This record gives sequence, structure tokens and C-alpha cells, in this order.
Amino acid sequence: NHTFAPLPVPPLPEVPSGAWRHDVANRDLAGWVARIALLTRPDEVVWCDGSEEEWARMTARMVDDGTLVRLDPTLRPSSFLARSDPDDVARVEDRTFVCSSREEDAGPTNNWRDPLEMHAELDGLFAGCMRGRTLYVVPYSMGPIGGPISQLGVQITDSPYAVVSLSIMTRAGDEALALIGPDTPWVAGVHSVGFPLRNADGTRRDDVAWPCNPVKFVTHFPDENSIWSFGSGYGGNALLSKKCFALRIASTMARDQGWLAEHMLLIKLTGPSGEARHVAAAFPSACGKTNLAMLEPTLPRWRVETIGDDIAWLRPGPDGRLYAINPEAGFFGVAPGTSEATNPVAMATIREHTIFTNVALTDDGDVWWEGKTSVAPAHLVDWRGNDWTPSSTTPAAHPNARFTVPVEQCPTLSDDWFASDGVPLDAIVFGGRRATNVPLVSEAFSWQHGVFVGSTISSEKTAAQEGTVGELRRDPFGMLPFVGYNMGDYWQHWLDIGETLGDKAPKIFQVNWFRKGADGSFLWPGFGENSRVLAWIARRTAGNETTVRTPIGFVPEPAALGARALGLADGALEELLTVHEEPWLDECAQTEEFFGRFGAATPQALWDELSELTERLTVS
Ligand code: GTP
Ligand code: SPV
Ligand code: MN
Repeated sequence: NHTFAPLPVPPLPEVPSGAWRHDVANRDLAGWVARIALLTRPDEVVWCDGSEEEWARMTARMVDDGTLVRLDPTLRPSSFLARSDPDDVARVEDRTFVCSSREEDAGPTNNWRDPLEMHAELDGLFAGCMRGRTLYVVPYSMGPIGGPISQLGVQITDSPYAVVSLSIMTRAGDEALALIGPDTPWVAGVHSVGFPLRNADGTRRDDVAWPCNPVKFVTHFPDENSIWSFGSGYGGNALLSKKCFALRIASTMARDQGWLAEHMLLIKLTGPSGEARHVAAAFPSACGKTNLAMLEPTLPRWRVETIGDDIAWLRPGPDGRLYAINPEAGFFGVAPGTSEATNPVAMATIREHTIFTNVALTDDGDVWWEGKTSVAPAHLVDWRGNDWTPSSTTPAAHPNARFTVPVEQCPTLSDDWFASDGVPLDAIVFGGRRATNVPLVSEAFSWQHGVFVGSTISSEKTAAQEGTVGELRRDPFGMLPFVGYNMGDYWQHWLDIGETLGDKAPKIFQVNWFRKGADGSFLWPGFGENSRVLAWIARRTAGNETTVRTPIGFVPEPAALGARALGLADGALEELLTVHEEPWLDECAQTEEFFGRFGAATPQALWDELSELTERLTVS
């Protein structure tokens, strides 16, 4: 029974107004935990140590409670299935708030609430919300323990699923805790599923497999470096280390401190010459980052090594180049579409010690999802827990079903993942899911032009967020839901970083794996064949390849991709690399409208790029 009976707000002890807020000056961790416990009234408080023993104990208890299904240990050792509430399957962007003190600092792309008003409302929701439950304290490090680019966080949660997920996704536990002293900055996260088991009068309520609350809030307080999340157990809403800290809060830190927090995969790319290149790529949610990060090149003698698949922190280094780390320690990847054919590296990564959420269960105790095999098993239990057969009309796995797995299980993991100083970037790539117009690959004319390209990225919506799949929306830098401040200021910050880097700046590219032909099928095979595009990008960073100049940037000569051998449809390769002026002029008109939404915050340099692009399209 998922209905939520609003609980009477319990009588609270006398506390000064605003006591629940995170005091940036006073970093007393124990005092903060005590205050949150006073507000939320758990039955007990447990400090998590991140040990193997803790994983075994907590997963075993969740299996007993019915929160997790243990998969067959011979097929999928130490692995579990969680089925969420059907209404708690993705990020809730319209319930996500940036509570900066000034509304204009949130900008038009974020929902804004006054921080004091938001806190007052949250205090009411969190009052007594952990009655009958355990309050877990999870200290963690984003980035290598003690690394120069790393940051510390502490999440309080009443969700054991969040605890074991954080133990995979971050360096969680004692080592991180040991670094937190009275003067250490750390980001505070308070999370509750909003499903207390006991009322203030002592009456009890039964737990459910996936407790959550129809009232949801994912709120950020950049001035306090704190995050409060209520009502959801889903990854992006509940694992506060990830989108809430490593992108929204970190982006505001990065603005103030001269670095970048980005929705980017990170790879090391090595070609036949043996020379390594580091590439970071930003695509919107469910648009191919995990797949590119784990790519197995079809091009002989090319190698991709994985460093990160979702988030990168970028910082100018002592030599003037831009250095990047993956601050996470796990992958929270899209399951549907993942197969031995599309992503064998992911398949090897998730062979054991993996939490699957909202996939289907096979009769022999393993997992399945659409695209895992070409023929579906004759019988499954679907992500809602119902019997499923190939004649069923609904998918067996939710389209946003995910796996949670340690980075270190990835067979193509680069040694550079351990490098706490990060890796120097040679190329930055932006992309989206575009059926038309956007070529397979193009290279920006300059950093400033590249920032323009990033700022104008649009993409068809996917199942990673609540809403209508397929709808085209602007998603600048793949960061629309993740920039924790004014988007216009964020563009200016990118331009400023370019000024700092000067001629040591990485080259900027745009890719699109999703262009479709007249019959609606993809023109490009994608996946391992994307190595042809990566190889071109690598050669371009060395500056030694002839290109075709188009109004939107340099594109490869068709022969440069070696794609004739692929047997593409007639004219497909030419179409993939063609810039049609008419629809691009339409894009420019839409960009003018889009930039206008940010008023004075839109940098003049981007307006200049727009008029130059329009001019190039008109004269060509
Ligand atoms: P988030 O974790 O949500 O940030 O997503 P992501 O960018 O890591 O996306 P992911 O790599 O998981 O890809 C999501 C979907 O895109 C899957 O269904 C993939 O099968 C599909 N996909 C990835 N790469 C390609 C490609 O090169 N071509 C095509 N056609 N589909 C792709
Ligand atoms: C995304 O939606 O971009 C994800 C999954 O990577 S989540 O962590 O839920 O945001
Ligand atoms: Mn993501």
C-alpha cells in the first residue's frame, strides 16, 4: 500500500529558527547529525564504514525485507534486483529546486525557491519522517581519497538501498570520514524516502518493498553547500553524491573557484602510433556516454580505456592545460539496449557485485532487458513484478532500468582512473540525439565557437527524466537539468576558462550518432563503429588531416572514416556529413529565441557566433 497518510508534525524541542540548516562556518559533523536526528526522529543512527561486511549485512537484510531479490549466485554472484515503485523511476526535474538567495542566480532553467521558505517547508516534511527507521550516515569522497581535485560529502539517508548504492558510486566510509576535521569543507546531504513507519502517537505502519512519497523535493542550497531530498528512492534523486553534489552544487563551487563540473564521460584513446589522447564528451542523459566510455573499437589497433561514464571535473593545471578526473567510483548505467553486441565491456563489468533496478527477472534467477538478447525468454517477471511473455504489450524492463556497479570491475578501466591529479584533455565533444540536421561529427573553429556549439545543443527527450520521450528540447552542454546557477553565467564561465587556457585549450567537437534516414532508421551503425569518429578526432588534435569546411565547422572527407567497408545504405555517409542550409537557418532562428530567454546573461560572444553562423549559412 503506497498511499501516504500525512503525519501530524510531532512536537519539536525548542530550537533556534533555522537550526536544521547547514552552517557553512560550523563544520561539526556529529552536531549536524544529532540535529538532523532530532528533526527526523529515527529509531537508531548508524554510521556506515563502507566495508565488505557492511555490504553483505545490509544486502542480506534487504533480501529478508523484500527490498532486494538475490540473483542466482552461480549466474550473477553477489548481485541483486530492486523493483521500484512504478511512480519512482526517473529524475523529477519539475520537483528539483535551486535555492540560491537571489532568484536570478538560479536563472530561467532552474526552479527556484527562497532558501528560508524552502527550509521552512522541508522542516515540516522532514519532521518525524524517519520514525521507525534507521538513519544512516554515509561519509564519502568524490575523487581519490585526499586528491587535490577531490571533495568530501556526507549523506544522511533512511534508505538502505541508497546506502549500498553509495558504497558503489563513491569512495564511502571510514577513509573519507577520517579526512573530515573541524575545518574541512564538506557537502551536506539529507535524504529521506518520506515513508515513516510509526506515527507520533506510536501507531505503526507496515513497510513496503520500495518506500517513497508522492510528494517529492530535490532541493539544493548553494550558499550552504547542502542538499535536501525527500520522497524518492531513485538514483538521480536519492544518491546525492551524483547529480545533486557532483554537478549542481559542484558547478557553483567551480564557478567561484575557476573550474568546471560537467556531465561528461572520460576516456583514454590510443591509436596505432601508440600516442595517447584524452577525450571528454558531454551528451544529455541516455544519449550514449556509458556506451562511448566502454567502446570496443572496430578499427584495428585502436584502443579505448575507460576513466568515467557520467561526470567529469575539469581544472586548469600547473602547466596551463585542462585536467580532468572522474569523481565517481561506480557506474549507474542504462540497462536496456546493453548487449554483447552493443557493449560487451559493460556486460563483462556487470557479471557480479551489481545492483539492478527495474530490469526483468528470468526463471533461473538472472536478469533480462529489451535488447540484451535478440530473442526474449519465453517467461519473465517484469519490472513491476508481474508475469511477462514475449506476447506481452509492455516492456519487461523499464526503459530507464539501470545497473549500479563499481568502476573497478570494468575490464577496460584505465590506470588513469587512479590519477588524483587527473588527465590532460586533448578534445572535448558535445552531442545529442538528433534525427536530422546535425552531422555525424564536426570540429569547432575555435574555443569560443565550441562554447557556442555546446550552448546550442538540443536533444530528443529520453526515459531518464519524467516527461514525454522524443520531444526535442535544448540541452546546453547536456547540462540543462544540472547547472546549479544561471545558465547564461555558466556559458560566460566556459568562455572565461577558454581565456585562461589560451592556446593550450582542448579542441572542441560535436557528434551525433542518431541521425535517421527517410525510412526512420539510423543512418550510422554507432557503438564500436564510433571508433572511426574518435580516430578522426584524435588525428585532428594532432592537426594533420584535411577536412571539409562547412558553415557549422570542419567535417571529415567521406573517405576519412574508412566507412565504405561498412556497407551503409546508398548515400548514407554523404547525408551523415552534409549540412543543409535551410534547416540550419531555422536552427539559428530558434537559437536566437533561446538565447533571448537568458536576457543580459547571454554572453555577447555567443550572439556574435550566432550572427557569424547565420552569415556563413546565407552566403554559402
Ligand atoms: P545517462 O546515464 O542517463 O547519463 O546516459 P548515457 O549518456 O550514459 O547513455 P547510454 O550510454 O547508457 O545510452 C543510452 C541509450 O543510447 C542506450 O539505449 C543505448 O543503446 C543507446 N546508444 C548508445 N550509443 C549509441 C550509438 O552509438 N548508436 C545508437 N543508435 N544508440 C546508441
Ligand atoms: C542521468 O539521468 O543523466 C543519469 C542517471 O546519469 S541519474 O543518476 O539518475 O541522474
Ligand atoms: Mn547522466
